[in-house]
Amino acid sequence: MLTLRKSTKHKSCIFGCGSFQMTAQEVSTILRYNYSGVIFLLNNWAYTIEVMIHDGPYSVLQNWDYAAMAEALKGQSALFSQTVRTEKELVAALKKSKMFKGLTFIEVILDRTDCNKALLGWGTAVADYNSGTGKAG
Ligand SMILES: Cc1ncc(C[n+]2csc(CCOP(=O)(O)OP(=O)(O)O)c2C)c(N)n1
Repeated sequence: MLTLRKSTKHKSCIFGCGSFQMTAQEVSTILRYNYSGVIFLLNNWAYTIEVMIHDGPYSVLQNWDYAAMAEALKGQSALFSQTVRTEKELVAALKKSKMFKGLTFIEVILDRTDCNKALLGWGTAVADYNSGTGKAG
Protein backbone atom coordinates (compact mmCIF):
# COMPACT_ATOMS: atom_id res chain seq x y z
CA MET A 1 0.00 0.00 0.00
CA LEU A 2 2.83 2.37 0.66
CA THR A 3 3.48 2.66 -3.08
CA LEU A 4 1.04 5.59 -2.73
CA ARG A 5 3.96 7.88 -1.91
CA LYS A 6 3.84 11.65 -2.03
CA SER A 7 4.37 12.46 -5.65
CA THR A 8 3.27 14.82 -8.35
CA LYS A 9 2.08 11.79 -10.29
CA HIS A 10 -1.34 10.32 -9.59
CA LYS A 11 -0.88 6.79 -8.20
CA SER A 12 -3.46 4.07 -7.85
CA CYS A 13 -3.65 0.57 -6.41
CA ILE A 14 -6.20 -2.22 -6.71
CA PHE A 15 -7.18 -4.54 -3.87
CA GLY A 16 -9.39 -7.58 -3.65
CA CYS A 17 -11.64 -7.56 -0.57
CA GLY A 18 -10.00 -10.78 0.70
CA SER A 19 -6.47 -9.41 0.68
CA PHE A 20 -7.73 -6.04 1.93
CA GLN A 21 -9.20 -7.66 5.06
CA MET A 22 -5.64 -8.67 5.99
CA THR A 23 -4.10 -5.22 5.46
CA ALA A 24 -6.94 -2.69 5.93
CA GLN A 25 -5.25 -0.78 8.74
CA GLU A 26 -2.65 0.48 6.24
CA VAL A 27 -5.26 2.90 4.89
CA SER A 28 -4.92 4.69 8.21
CA THR A 29 -1.18 5.13 7.62
CA ILE A 30 -1.74 6.32 4.05
CA LEU A 31 -4.17 8.93 5.35
CA ARG A 32 -1.86 9.95 8.20
CA TYR A 33 0.87 10.79 5.67
CA ASN A 34 -1.68 12.62 3.50
CA TYR A 35 -0.86 10.59 0.42
CA SER A 36 -3.06 11.18 -2.58
CA GLY A 37 -4.01 8.72 -5.31
CA VAL A 38 -6.79 6.22 -5.77
CA ILE A 39 -7.43 2.93 -3.95
CA PHE A 40 -9.81 0.64 -5.81
CA LEU A 41 -11.37 -1.99 -3.57
CA LEU A 42 -12.90 -4.79 -5.65
CA ASN A 43 -15.67 -6.21 -3.50
CA ASN A 44 -16.84 -9.63 -4.64
CA TRP A 45 -17.62 -10.83 -1.07
CA ALA A 46 -15.28 -13.80 -1.44
CA TYR A 47 -11.87 -15.39 -1.86
CA THR A 48 -12.91 -15.91 -5.47
CA ILE A 49 -9.61 -17.53 -6.43
CA GLU A 50 -10.53 -20.25 -3.90
CA VAL A 51 -14.19 -20.34 -5.06
CA MET A 52 -12.96 -21.24 -8.56
CA ILE A 53 -11.27 -24.34 -7.11
CA HIS A 54 -13.98 -25.29 -4.63
CA ASP A 55 -16.98 -23.25 -3.56
CA GLY A 56 -17.05 -23.77 0.20
CA PRO A 57 -18.41 -21.68 3.08
CA TYR A 58 -14.84 -20.83 4.15
CA SER A 59 -14.43 -18.71 0.99
CA VAL A 60 -17.23 -16.33 1.97
CA LEU A 61 -16.17 -13.02 3.50
CA GLN A 62 -17.96 -10.91 6.06
CA ASN A 63 -19.18 -8.07 3.84
CA TRP A 64 -17.65 -4.96 5.40
CA ASP A 65 -18.90 -1.50 4.49
CA TYR A 66 -15.51 -0.66 2.98
CA ALA A 67 -16.29 2.93 1.92
CA ALA A 68 -17.61 3.74 5.42
CA MET A 69 -14.59 2.05 6.94
CA ALA A 70 -12.23 4.35 5.03
CA GLU A 71 -14.29 7.29 6.36
CA ALA A 72 -13.88 5.99 9.90
CA LEU A 73 -10.08 6.03 9.47
CA LYS A 74 -10.01 9.53 7.99
CA GLY A 75 -9.12 11.57 11.08
CA GLN A 76 -8.06 15.08 9.96
CA SER A 77 -6.92 13.93 6.51
CA ALA A 78 -8.58 14.58 3.15
CA LEU A 79 -10.58 11.63 1.86
CA PHE A 80 -13.11 11.10 -0.92
CA SER A 81 -14.74 7.71 -0.37
CA GLN A 82 -17.41 6.24 -2.61
CA THR A 83 -19.12 2.94 -3.46
CA VAL A 84 -19.89 2.29 -7.16
CA ARG A 85 -22.02 -0.39 -8.79
CA THR A 86 -21.98 0.55 -12.48
CA GLU A 87 -19.49 1.80 -15.07
CA LYS A 88 -21.33 5.13 -15.13
CA GLU A 89 -20.94 5.53 -11.36
CA LEU A 90 -17.26 4.61 -11.62
CA VAL A 91 -16.61 7.23 -14.31
CA ALA A 92 -18.44 9.87 -12.24
CA ALA A 93 -16.41 8.97 -9.14
CA LEU A 94 -13.13 9.21 -11.10
CA LYS A 95 -14.14 12.64 -12.42
CA LYS A 96 -14.73 13.84 -8.85
CA SER A 97 -11.44 12.27 -7.78
CA LYS A 98 -9.50 14.25 -10.42
CA MET A 99 -10.65 17.50 -8.82
CA PHE A 100 -9.97 16.27 -5.27
CA LYS A 101 -6.74 16.89 -3.38
CA GLY A 102 -6.40 13.93 -1.04
CA LEU A 103 -6.90 10.19 -1.02
CA THR A 104 -9.70 8.65 -3.08
CA PHE A 105 -11.14 5.30 -1.98
CA ILE A 106 -13.50 3.62 -4.44
CA GLU A 107 -15.31 0.43 -3.48
CA VAL A 108 -16.36 -1.37 -6.67
CA ILE A 109 -19.19 -3.87 -6.16
CA LEU A 110 -18.71 -6.97 -8.32
CA ASP A 111 -20.52 -10.26 -8.75
CA ARG A 112 -19.15 -13.01 -6.52
CA THR A 113 -17.97 -15.06 -9.50
CA ASP A 114 -16.87 -12.18 -11.73
CA CYS A 115 -13.44 -13.35 -12.90
CA ASN A 116 -11.56 -13.88 -16.14
CA LYS A 117 -11.56 -17.09 -18.22
CA ALA A 118 -7.97 -17.91 -17.30
CA LEU A 119 -8.84 -18.08 -13.58
CA LEU A 120 -11.94 -20.13 -14.33
CA GLY A 121 -9.85 -22.66 -16.31
CA TRP A 122 -7.08 -22.72 -13.71
CA GLY A 123 -9.56 -23.31 -10.88
CA THR A 124 -11.17 -26.22 -12.73
CA ALA A 125 -7.75 -27.77 -13.46
CA VAL A 126 -6.66 -27.48 -9.80
CA ALA A 127 -9.99 -28.95 -8.61
CA ASP A 128 -9.55 -31.91 -11.02
CA TYR A 129 -6.00 -32.44 -9.83
CA ASN A 130 -7.06 -32.29 -6.17
CA SER A 131 -9.77 -34.89 -6.75
CA GLY A 132 -7.32 -37.21 -8.46
CA THR A 133 -9.19 -37.13 -11.79
CA GLY A 134 -7.09 -34.45 -13.48
CA LYS A 135 -4.17 -34.80 -15.88
CA ALA A 136 -2.14 -31.98 -14.34
CA GLY A 137 1.17 -32.69 -12.64
C1 LIG B 1 0.41 -13.43 2.63
C2 LIG B 1 -0.79 -14.28 2.29
N1 LIG B 1 -1.69 -14.59 3.23
C3 LIG B 1 -2.79 -15.30 2.93
C4 LIG B 1 -2.99 -15.75 1.66
C5 LIG B 1 -4.20 -16.59 1.38
N2 LIG B 1 -5.05 -16.06 0.35
C6 LIG B 1 -5.16 -16.68 -0.84
S1 LIG B 1 -6.26 -15.92 -1.83
C7 LIG B 1 -6.63 -14.77 -0.62
C8 LIG B 1 -7.59 -13.66 -0.80
C9 LIG B 1 -8.14 -13.51 -2.15
O1 LIG B 1 -9.29 -12.70 -2.09
P1 LIG B 1 -9.37 -11.34 -2.87
O2 LIG B 1 -8.21 -10.47 -2.54
O3 LIG B 1 -10.74 -10.80 -2.60
O4 LIG B 1 -9.25 -11.74 -4.39
P2 LIG B 1 -10.19 -12.66 -5.25
O5 LIG B 1 -9.74 -14.06 -5.03
O6 LIG B 1 -11.62 -12.45 -4.80
O7 LIG B 1 -9.96 -12.21 -6.66
C10 LIG B 1 -5.88 -14.99 0.51
C11 LIG B 1 -5.99 -14.18 1.76
C12 LIG B 1 -2.00 -15.43 0.70
N3 LIG B 1 -2.09 -15.82 -0.58
N4 LIG B 1 -0.92 -14.70 1.03
